[in-house]
Amino acid sequence: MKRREFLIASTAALAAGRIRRPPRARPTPSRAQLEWQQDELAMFLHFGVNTFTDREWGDGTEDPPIFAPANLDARQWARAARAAGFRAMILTAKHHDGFCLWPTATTEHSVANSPFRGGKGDVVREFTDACGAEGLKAGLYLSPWDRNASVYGDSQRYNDFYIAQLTELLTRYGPIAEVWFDGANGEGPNGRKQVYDWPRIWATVRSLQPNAVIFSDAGPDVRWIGNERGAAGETNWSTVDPAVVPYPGATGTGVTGMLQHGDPNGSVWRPGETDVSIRPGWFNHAAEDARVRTVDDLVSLYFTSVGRNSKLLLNVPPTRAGLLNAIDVSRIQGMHERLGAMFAHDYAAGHAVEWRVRGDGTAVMDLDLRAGPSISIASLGEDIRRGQRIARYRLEGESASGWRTLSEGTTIGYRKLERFEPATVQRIRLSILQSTDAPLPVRIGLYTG
Ligand code: FUL
Repeated sequence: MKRREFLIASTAALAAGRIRRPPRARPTPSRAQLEWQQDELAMFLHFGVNTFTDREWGDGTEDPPIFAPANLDARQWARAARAAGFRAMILTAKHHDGFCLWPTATTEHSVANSPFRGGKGDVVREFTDACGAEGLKAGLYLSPWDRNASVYGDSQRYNDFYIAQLTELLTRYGPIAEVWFDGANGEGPNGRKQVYDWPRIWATVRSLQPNAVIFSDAGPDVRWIGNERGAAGETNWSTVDPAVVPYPGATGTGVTGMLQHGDPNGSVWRPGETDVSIRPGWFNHAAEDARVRTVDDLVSLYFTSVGRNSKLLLNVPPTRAGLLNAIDVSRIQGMHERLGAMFAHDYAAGHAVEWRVRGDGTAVMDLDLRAGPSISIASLGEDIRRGQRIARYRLEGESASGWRTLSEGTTIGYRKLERFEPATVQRIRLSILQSTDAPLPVRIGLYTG
C-alpha cells in the first residue's frame, strides 16, 4: 500500500476511535535492549554458601571455609550453555547471605577466606573469563539484601558499602552485559530496615558499564516478569508505566499486572525477563536430582517466555563440586535439539506476501503456500525497532474445505509462538485487528512442529 492510501486509511480509523494515538512518539528499544531480547536465552547460575548448606536463603552466619568446590570449572558451565543455544550467563556474585564469590575489599565474608584455590580464588573472574572464551555475554547478580553485613540497615553506610561492591564488580572484569537486582527482602517486622539509594545504584551502573542492561522489578532497562514459574503474560507489552513499579520489591495495586502484561500506553520501553529454575530450588541440592525439569517441560517454558515476547533466564545451578550436573546438561541439550528440529524448516520462507491496510485501519497479510504443507506452529514477530504496536490479531489458514482460524491473540512484540492442531493449508492470512499505531508487516514463520 502506498503511503498516501495508508494515511487515509489510518486517519479514518483514528476518526472512528479504533486507534488511540499517544501524544508523543511511542517508546522503542535501545541497542542494548534490542540485543538483550534477540539473545532469547540466558543461563542463570545460583552458586555460593547455600550450595554447601543445602539452603535456599542463607542467614549470613555461614563460615567461609564451608565454600570448597573441589573441581570448579567455569568453562564447563560456559561450554554447556553455548552448546545448548544460550547466549549469556548471569552469576550470583553475592546472594542474600552476603558471601562474595570474588575477593572483595569490602568484607571478610568472601572466597578469600575459603579453601577455594588456597584462598587465592576468584569465581567471578573464572566466570567472566569463561564467558569471554565461549563468546557468551556475562551478567552479575548482586543481592541488595545482605544478611551478613553489619552496616545493613544503617542506610547511608550500607549504600556506600553496596556501591563499593558494585564498583569492584563493574570495573575489574571487563564488559558486563546485564546487572541483576532482585527485589527480595525477608527482614521481619523487627528486622533491619534498609533504604536503598536506587538512583545512585543505577547511576553507578550507567557510568561504569554504559552498555549493560539493568534488570529489576523496576527496570530501568528490563523488568521482572512477576513470577518464577516461567510464564510471561499471554498479553505482554514491552512498554510500562514506570510510576506503577517505582523501585525493586514494590508491592502496590497494579504491580503484578504491570510486570506480567506491561502497558500498551506505557511511556518507557522495559521488556520482561522470565526467570525460572531447571530444579525446584534456585541452588543445587543433590536430593532434587530426580526432579530436574524434563525436555518437554523446558520446551514448553520456551513457548511461554520467548514465545510470549519475553526472554528466558533459565537457572542451571552448579553442584558442590563446582560443575553443572550431567542430568541438567543433558536436559538443556535435549531442549536445544528439540527446538532445533522444530524450527528447522520454515514453510513460509520464500513465499510471496501480500500486505494491505483496509479502510478501517486494520491490516491483512496473505501468504500463498501453494504446496499445502501440514503446519502446527507459527512464529510471528514485529519489527520492534519501530516499537510494539499490535494489540489483537487472527491467524487463518485456507485448505480444500475453506478458511479456518488457526489462532487468535493480543500482543505479538519481538516474538509470538502459536501452536495449533496440524492443518494442511494453501494460504495463510494474518489479520491485524487492533494496533496502537499504524500497523506494519509482521515476520511470519510456519513449522510442522
Ligand atoms: C529472589 C531470591 O530470593 C531467590 O533466592 C532467587 O535468587 C531469585 C532469582 O530471586 O529474589
